[in-house]
Amino acid sequence: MPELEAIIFDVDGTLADTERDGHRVAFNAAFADAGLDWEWSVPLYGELLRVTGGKERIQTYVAEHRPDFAPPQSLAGFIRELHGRKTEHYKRMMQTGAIGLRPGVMRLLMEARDAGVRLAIATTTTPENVTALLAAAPVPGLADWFEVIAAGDVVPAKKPAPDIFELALQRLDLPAAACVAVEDSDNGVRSALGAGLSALLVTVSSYTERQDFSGAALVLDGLGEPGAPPRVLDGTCAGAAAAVLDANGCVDLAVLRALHGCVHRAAAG
Ligand code: XBP
Ligand code: MG
Repeated sequence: MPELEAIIFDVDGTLADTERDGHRVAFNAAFADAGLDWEWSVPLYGELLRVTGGKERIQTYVAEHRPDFAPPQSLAGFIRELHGRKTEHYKRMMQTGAIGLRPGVMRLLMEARDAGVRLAIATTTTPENVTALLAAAPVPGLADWFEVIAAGDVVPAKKPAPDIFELALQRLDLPAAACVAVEDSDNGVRSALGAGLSALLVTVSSYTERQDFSGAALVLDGLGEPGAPPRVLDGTCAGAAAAVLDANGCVDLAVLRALHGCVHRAAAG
């Protein structure tokens, strides 16, 4: 039976609920800077989130909603510059502490670190966005707690492709069976499962609660905090993990170990 040695976290939607009030607002600010009359409303952004990666998302928006747009240079170059502006806006917003970590995240990170469980990140977002978010957290130097930060364009294909989780595993030098992954979206679930990370916890976020998380070991509405337990929504190991969750009241390391054990006992038949 493999030991739980590392936890690999997604960022957007998982460590923090950044999409609606963070990324979306930063995209709109960049559009305004460029003199474009593009405005991504909350529902439109929800639709566009099926495309991972900001540059890819802008490209899809242009193709579907602005087919007659004539960029002043190559479309790829224009999108790259526009996206650069978006990243600057996003980082500034994070620096002001606009969006904090989700409830339970800091508690779980501290417990894992104290127990010697290694921490990693696998995300589609631009690396600078991750460091800006973590730099604004209440614990100084939080980014350094993560031994591996696999982010953005470093892989050929973004989620739902498995590449970014595979890269995180490679950098950790661990097999998937030694890890638990934490995600919030259907694209993230497909990516993690594709990399063999079957011990997969989903904490749904504001945009993802109605998505399909088939194959995830446990689906919750959050990590919860003592006195404020999360709601169990689904999962192949929901029964096994829910007993520990009921006893401990929120997602802690014992819940992750129960989930990891359940998945690997089932795999061993
Ligand atoms: C995050 C994303 C990213 C962000 C924007 O997905 O899809 O595209 O929305 O980041 P995940 P950039 O949570 O699955 O990693 O604009 O920096 O690409
Ligand atoms: Mg996410």
